[in-house]
Amino acid sequence: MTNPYLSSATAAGTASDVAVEWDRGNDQWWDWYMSLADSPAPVGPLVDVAEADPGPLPSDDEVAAELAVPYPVTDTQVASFRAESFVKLPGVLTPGALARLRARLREMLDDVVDPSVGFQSLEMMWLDDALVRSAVLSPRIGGISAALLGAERVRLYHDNALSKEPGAGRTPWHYDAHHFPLDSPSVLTAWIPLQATPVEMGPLAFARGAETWKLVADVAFDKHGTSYDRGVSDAFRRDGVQVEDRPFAAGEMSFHSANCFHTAGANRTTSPRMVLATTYFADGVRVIPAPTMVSGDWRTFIPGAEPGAVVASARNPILAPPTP
Ligand SMILES: O=C(O)CCC(=O)C(=O)O
Repeated sequence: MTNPYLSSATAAGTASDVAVEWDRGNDQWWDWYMSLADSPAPVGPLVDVAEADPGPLPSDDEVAAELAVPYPVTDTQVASFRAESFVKLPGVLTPGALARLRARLREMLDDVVDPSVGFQSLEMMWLDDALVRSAVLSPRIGGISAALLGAERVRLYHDNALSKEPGAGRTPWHYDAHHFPLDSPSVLTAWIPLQATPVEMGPLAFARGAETWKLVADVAFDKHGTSYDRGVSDAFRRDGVQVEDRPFAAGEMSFHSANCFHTAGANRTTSPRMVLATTYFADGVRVIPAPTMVSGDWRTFIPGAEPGAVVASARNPILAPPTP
């Protein structure tokens, strides 16, 4: 069956044929991509989660100051990121900064997103909003990203607000090297949940292992249905791949490499699972020779960078190092 979110150009060819470029917006890209998840029928009512009181909220300037301070990444955390392809770091943001960012992203999403959409998304917020910019370009998160990648300098690929609304289903298994048109493994995504994220809310979950992606390299992508997600799941179960799917405490965030397979459960709570996700790459990375429809509207994120070119547009600033 043809996937309803595809145009006639992107739907053409075999189910694994993704050679053409995406021809709709990034919000429609997410609608399509989420439709590829194999979601079991929900059991039971949505669960209420208690919202913690963050105390007096910091000003925008105070959030920016907090995010300019370095986070002490340990050698063990760097080694774990390289061995496992992801790492979860506690206490990167204070509850007050989370609450402010959550409120700002909510306003920005509510201004533009159809409230009936289950997985709401918005990119490039940093261009319009100073608070979001201070988080997306923060020396603290940039410093962690550079340490994990072993890069002298990192650049921004894009930001994402991702709100999985109450009752919305799973995020399919995938790895970002399939998505980003960046010709390097030195790419990672910081996934910043803007509230404590219990298992019932669908925290991001990771397949452990730097080479785990190779186990599923032969699973055929399916642009119309759920067989790719199911195939990856089955292969991981068969091969005994360990999956980290524990909750995130408030202020905890994860960093996953472009080769890390990840997924997320449905949101079975009555609160939106709100996330700021930001992707960075080592300075000097080039555009892959032939971006596909799986890269979404990538030209918005790296304007003017044609296949083969070094990515260094004004929308890909180098993150300033933290000041100790
Ligand atoms: O938030 C989600 O459910 C998916 C996010 C994701 O895949 C990513 O940020 O790489």
